[in-house]
Amino acid sequence: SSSPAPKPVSTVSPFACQRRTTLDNHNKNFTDLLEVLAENMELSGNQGPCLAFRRAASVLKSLNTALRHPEEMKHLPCLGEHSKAIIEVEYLSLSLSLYLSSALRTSENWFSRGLRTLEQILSDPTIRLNRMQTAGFLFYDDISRPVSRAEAEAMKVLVEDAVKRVNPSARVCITGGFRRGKDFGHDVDFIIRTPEPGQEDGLLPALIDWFRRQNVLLYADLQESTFDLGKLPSRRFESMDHFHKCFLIVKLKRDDVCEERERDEDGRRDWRAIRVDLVAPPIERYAYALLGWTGSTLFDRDLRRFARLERGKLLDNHALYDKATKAKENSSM
Ligand code: TTP
Ligand code: MN
Ligand code: MN
Ligand code: MN
Repeated sequence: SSSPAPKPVSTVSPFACQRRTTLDNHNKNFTDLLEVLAENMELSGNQGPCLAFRRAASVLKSLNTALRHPEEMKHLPCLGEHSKAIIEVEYLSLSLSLYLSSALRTSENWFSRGLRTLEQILSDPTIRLNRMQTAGFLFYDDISRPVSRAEAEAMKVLVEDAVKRVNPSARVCITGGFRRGKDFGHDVDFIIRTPEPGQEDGLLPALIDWFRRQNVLLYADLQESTFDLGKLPSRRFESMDHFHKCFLIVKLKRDDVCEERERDEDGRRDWRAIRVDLVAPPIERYAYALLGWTGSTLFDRDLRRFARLERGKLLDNHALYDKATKAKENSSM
């Protein structure tokens, strides 16, 4: 007997028991994301959204081809608004994977200007150091040394432990270069996910306080949220976001790092300083914040450009807006 012809997408049943069940998943990039979200929802007791994400993933798994365009979702059952938005963001990021690149670092900029030593940098009157850079110079040797993946993982344990004490239902995810698979970074970036709206308020000050009491905090620059739903999207196209965030320098104990290193570290202290960035977006903005904070900076910039020019959307770290709808809202004001 011959196998049945592949079903056109438009006849996908809303019932899982009526769909093909296969391990041959052509939409793993989307379904992985949806299932992580489903699991997070489950862990935080949100059964409704959890089921919705699982249903959406299940529908995508049943397709015998990869989704080629978000438009195709129109013909699929069981995809709620949230699932669709997430798939759309994932789609946009995938279609731009060629643009991955690192931005020029400030230090490289200084280097290209012929500044080779700390003394030269500090004595150059045209260079004004911000607070972070000033603090950075106190731990210059450490901060300028790349952070390894093993150190990033150890830092994650530290951050997770702190977050657990402040809010047991919160989850921590590494973002930035390490989320992109890099083996080294200049810092470690984390996004904190709180399951209920409003739980992000006060989280970072409490974390900073905890680090301080553990005697591992070397520097903290806290930026409270300037988030205002009513004002988004802003008229000017913005690349900065309005989330709660903080820029830290944290002590990492060498004994906490699971990696091989030279035995002889004569007279060196038993910790190193590491730059850590934390962001705590409200849950309804999490997907966009995660995308933005995963970077790279150039990738994000071109992602926004691509969204605007090729897809008629406005993308920022908070949401994805329809350009046309936005225009209508503005003109009615
Ligand atoms: P970085 O940590 O600066 O860069 P990186 O992790 O890609 O590279 P490195 O290994 O050198 O650390 O920034 C990570 C991402 O966070 C980057 O894409 C920009 C984004 N970001 C925001 O979206 N908003 C912000 O306010 C900040 C500070 C960063
Ligand atoms: Mn980083
Ligand atoms: Mn950086
Ligand atoms: Mn960073």
